[in-house]
Amino acid sequence: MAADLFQSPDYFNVDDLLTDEHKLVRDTTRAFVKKEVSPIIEDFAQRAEFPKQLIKGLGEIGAFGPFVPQEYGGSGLDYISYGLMMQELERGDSGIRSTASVQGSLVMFPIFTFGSEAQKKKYLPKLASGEWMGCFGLTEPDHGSNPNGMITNFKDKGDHVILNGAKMWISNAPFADIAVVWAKNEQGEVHGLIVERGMKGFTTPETHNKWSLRASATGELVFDNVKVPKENILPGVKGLKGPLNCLNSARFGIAWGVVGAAMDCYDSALRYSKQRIQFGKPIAAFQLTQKKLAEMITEITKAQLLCWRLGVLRNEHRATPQQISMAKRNNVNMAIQIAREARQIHGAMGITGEYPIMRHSMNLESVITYEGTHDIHLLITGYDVTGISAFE
Ligand code: TGC
Ligand code: FAD
Repeated sequence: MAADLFQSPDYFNVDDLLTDEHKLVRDTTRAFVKKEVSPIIEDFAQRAEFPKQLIKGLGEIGAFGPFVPQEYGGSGLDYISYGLMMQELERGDSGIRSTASVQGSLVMFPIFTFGSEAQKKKYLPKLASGEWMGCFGLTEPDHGSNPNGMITNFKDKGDHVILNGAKMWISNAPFADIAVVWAKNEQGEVHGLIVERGMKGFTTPETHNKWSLRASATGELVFDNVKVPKENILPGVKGLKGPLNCLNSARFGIAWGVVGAAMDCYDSALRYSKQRIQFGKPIAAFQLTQKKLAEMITEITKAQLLCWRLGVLRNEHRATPQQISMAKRNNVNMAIQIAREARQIHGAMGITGEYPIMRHSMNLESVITYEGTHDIHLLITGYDVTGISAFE
């Protein structure tokens, strides 16, 4: 990939809404991405490999669970800081943001929110530093949008339980040290279990041949009579609201993250359009190109403001799951459209690895599906405004 010349657009001076701490967190993450991610990411994506060497640095800049208090190894930052970090990481690549989202929102968040004191002390500091990596198992081969139908289950055997079943499409699975797994007990209630690599009968085969999120490792979680100590069950929640609460945190991060991918596409298209000469003029001089660029920056600005307001609400514990759904859906769709338009502006060069466009575009096809599909989030909004569930 060509040198990273990214300059962040800020058409409505959103920076004025940020504190000095927010800007420091954002700028630190941005510098990390420029130095560590941009130079290598195209190569790793082309080879469909997760750049494991980034884990230590991600831990050092506090990208894993920044909202977790310092006593458990986190940074005790607010949700706007978390959002800005996700924005900057996804500016680099959705796969890198995915790794951080899963670790923070889907592994550390449930342990912090629903875990025992012993579980928090055992796992959180090592997860915050990146010494241990985690993954989150909710989706099954036959239960994606409808996780309540899950068949992964555990049976009580005194001081331990026996876990059986399989999870699919799990980010970080191939290298994770632990998995937060959602499974039903004999009464059909959903519980969270911390399954550790090395437990007999637990395997994590990698999923190959992805055209999207190629720099993120995806795999299955297979449980064949796995003996899990009862002390590994999260005591603080039962029912589907457990995993769905974690998704609120991760979907919030995605709503911010994809703004970064969209900014990168816009920034690259703007620069390219001023340099590329056709018919004796830069293509930026043509009205059709200007329409594309003007619409892109308008949509990015709207998405930034939506994120900022959502961040304020989440900091005040007032953001509803439905507001988070709306922001995730709107912003991912916005980013996909911008990636497509940016691809057009780059002409043939847009399909190459010289520019980040095609990689972002393909990545966003996963982002629009995971953490609740585009249509599921629409139905969540539909339910909220009508009071009638389309799922029943
Ligand atoms: P429903 O009957 O509506 O709700 C069951 C219980 O959960 C509560 N609830 C929530 N609680 C917290 N946050 C939310 N967002 C919640 N939504 C619902 C609800 O109040 C109820 O509580 P209670 O106390 O009455 O039991 O559930 P449903 O079965 O009708 O399903 C609703 C639906 C379809 C919206 C939900 O299942 C859904 O969101 N499906 C999408 C599945 C999904 O998003 N999967 C994501 C898997 S993880 C992933 O993709 C990681 S990608 C990682 C990366 O790489 O970044
Ligand atoms: P399905 O649920 O089969 O949906 C197929 C289509 O049907 C979609 O368009 C959907 O919108 C539509 N549909 C379904 N139900 C309805 C309805 N009621 N009304 C209208 N339309 C409907 N999961 C995890 O648990 N952990 C992870 O770490 C994780 N990482 C992922 C990483 C990647 C790269 C990908 C691609 C997925 C990941 N997932 C993960 C899984 C992801 O959450 C699911 O793919 C997603 O929830 C959708 O499930 P599905 O693929 O089974 O699609």
